[in-house]
Amino acid sequence: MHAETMVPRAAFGLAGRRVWIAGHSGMVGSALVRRLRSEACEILTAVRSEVDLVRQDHTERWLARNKPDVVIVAAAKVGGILANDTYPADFLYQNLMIEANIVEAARQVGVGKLLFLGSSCIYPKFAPQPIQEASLMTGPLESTNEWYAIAKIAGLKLAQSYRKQYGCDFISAMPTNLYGPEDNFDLQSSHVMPALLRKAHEAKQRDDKQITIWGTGTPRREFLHVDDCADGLVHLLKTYSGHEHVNIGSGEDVTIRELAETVCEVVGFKGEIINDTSKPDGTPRKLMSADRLRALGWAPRMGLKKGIAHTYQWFLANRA
Ligand code: GFB
Repeated sequence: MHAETMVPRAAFGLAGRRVWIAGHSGMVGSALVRRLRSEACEILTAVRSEVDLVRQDHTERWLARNKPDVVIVAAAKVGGILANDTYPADFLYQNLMIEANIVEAARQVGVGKLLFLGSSCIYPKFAPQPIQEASLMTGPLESTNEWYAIAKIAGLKLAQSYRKQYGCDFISAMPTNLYGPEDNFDLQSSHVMPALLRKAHEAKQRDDKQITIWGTGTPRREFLHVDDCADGLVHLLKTYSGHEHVNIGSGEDVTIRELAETVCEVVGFKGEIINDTSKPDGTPRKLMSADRLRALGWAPRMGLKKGIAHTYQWFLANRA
């Protein structure tokens, strides 16, 4: 473990700072906008037509003009298991470009603090559970998302290398599987939670007798509501400055079958749940250790069932 780990510097205040949320219209970015409204900071955002983050010239120009004090890298090419497996080049290329462009441009303009967001898929497929931050690069990755994982590992290494070489206060957080408002509900490219909410809702409307879930239903996943995640990220920004990345999770996991049952209960769909085993399971279990973040004084507030109900209400109001 690196010597700097868990030695938070003096608390970092956001008051009066210009905070750029790169990727503000995504699920995590929009949760960060909601959360940061209760801080006395100025929130900066940029739409894609203004700055294409895959382009270095765009990114450098935007940062040079806007000179934020703080940057949160919530911009990423993301998707569920099938999207990751189908578009490996897009997931690797776009994520590498976005993070490299932002980190270098942030250094050039003297950004005071940068928070890079990764993913729990950075860890080895068979990492001991719950997964400690120290499990990074101790074994082979899960093949369905190794492209995205490699990009996200590169992102956290960028933050570490800029800290080591230039003394930049760049840190990284690795959130677990997230869900909530502004999620992607497309059945081909989404993650499991929005897919199941939509499937159960539409089956109930059509009075279908069954819904189909991908894979065997036995993989275990940990879920965190995106508003909890945004709160944890702001806590990290304020309290942490170190070389090591920090997991952000709920500390609890369920099987995909159990998740499907809970979703059906919340939605009110009473039919059968059947499995499509031609679709991949992915990694068998992905539960992260929440110890490091808890030691920094943060814990999530929203339980899984309440979080699903909240997300279903958002889906009904905005997407159904
Ligand atoms: O959420 P998900 O797509 O991503 O799938 P991962 C989780 C599990 O749910 C897998 C099963 O075992 C899927 O087979 N599943 C069941 C479904 N029904 C469905 C369905 O209708 N749609 C989807 N999408 N899954 C992703 C990575 O892995 O996790 C990303 O590919 C990222 O890179 C993300 O790290 C957080 O948890 O398997």
